Amino acid sequence: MNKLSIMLTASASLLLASCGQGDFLHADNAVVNLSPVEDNPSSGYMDLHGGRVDVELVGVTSDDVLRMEMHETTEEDGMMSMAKLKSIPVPAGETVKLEPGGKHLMIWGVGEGSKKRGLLTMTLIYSNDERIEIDAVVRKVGEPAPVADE
Ligand SMILES: [Cu+2]
Repeated sequence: MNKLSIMLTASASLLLASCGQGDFLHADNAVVNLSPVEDNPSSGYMDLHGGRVDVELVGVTSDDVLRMEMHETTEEDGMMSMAKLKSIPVPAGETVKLEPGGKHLMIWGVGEGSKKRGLLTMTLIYSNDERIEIDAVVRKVGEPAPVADE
């Protein structure tokens, strides 16, 4: 088995493990939409599922990006703006969506390796010290993508 298929198998079993179980902290449906413009940040989305206790997502890191921030897009009097978030509350048993027009990840400098692989591995760091590694599907321009961010 080559390296790629091992990684795909690993993420597939991770996906299976996260299906149909509602009482542990996990995340799924993670995607990264690469910015069509070089040097502009890409955006990241996912569903955060709460566990048995209230926690906060306090950071997201990846070995293969320059920088990653948690943001929230807000609309006030028809004006869209974006603010950096220090944390994202994930209440017990609830699902918090990072999605276009709302909370999202802003990602600078996605590595060529992850682009080629089509997956970006990132680590979610929670206030209870839990760290969860997930693979986000990397989408390039021209592929079916959700509504453009900001
Ligand atoms: Cu942003």
